[in-house]
Amino acid sequence: MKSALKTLRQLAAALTVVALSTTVVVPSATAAIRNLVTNASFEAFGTSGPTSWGTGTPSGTDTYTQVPGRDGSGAVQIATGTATSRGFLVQDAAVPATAKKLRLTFWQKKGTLTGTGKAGIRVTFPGTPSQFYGIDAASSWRQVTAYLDVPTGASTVRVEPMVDTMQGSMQLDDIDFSIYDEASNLASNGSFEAFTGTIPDAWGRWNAAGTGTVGKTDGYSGTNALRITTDTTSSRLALTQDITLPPGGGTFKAERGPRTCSSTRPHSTSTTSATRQQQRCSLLSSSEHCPGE
Ligand SMILES: [Ca+2]
Repeated sequence: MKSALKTLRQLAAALTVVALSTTVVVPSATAAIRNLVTNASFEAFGTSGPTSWGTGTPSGTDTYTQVPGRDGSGAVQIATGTATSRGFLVQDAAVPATAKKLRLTFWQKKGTLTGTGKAGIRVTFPGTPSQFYGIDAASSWRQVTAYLDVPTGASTVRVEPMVDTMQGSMQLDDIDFSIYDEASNLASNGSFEAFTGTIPDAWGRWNAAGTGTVGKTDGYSGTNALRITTDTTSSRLALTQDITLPPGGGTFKAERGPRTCSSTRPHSTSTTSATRQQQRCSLLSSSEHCPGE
């Protein structure tokens, strides 16, 4: 089975060949890093509710019990006794100083609740208005997803699963509250600005077949861009970089600069067509073209 690292390495190599027809190669990452919430899947319970969570009942009566989760393990059920009851779990999660955006997902089952209030999760950064997320009534598990900007200077965020002024029961499972920062770039020197030798700094040269050269040219943004030139129709030349993936997994996206060489060239993102780019190609201006086409 391919490792994630190997896959990403191959992806980086493929992209650098695509750089024949683009100005910038920037494998970047959209990474969901570690979950900021503790006991987020409600597998651990004490006598009065899930561990690592506080409870609050501003009015009426509430219970916080462990029920079967959507995958057969634990979930939490918040049940209220009257339509004016208000029951909360609460946890203050630390927000890393580098976080700019967070992604919240959780699973919710909300069946027979009645009343005019809300049931779901309330999120509050200190000193800012609360934000509420939840589904309408649904008797089966549904996933809720939200993206939240981190206010400047915020170091904590309050997470409150709640049934607020409704009667009945709600179940929650698998909260994932993680950093989601599209600006996170896992590649080093992905914009090729550092170019002190014959190839860009932090990159390796991989010349699988034929001959070719690596150089720099004017960048789409910044000063430099990468240019790879091959001399024969069977040449294969790329730059490579091993990238360390953050723990906890996530979804990763490779991106590259938008300027292309010709609308008729096979600018596919697949490895096969990318490595079969054959023509000698120069990055010119907006009227750029590929000699030989
Ligand atoms: Ca669970």
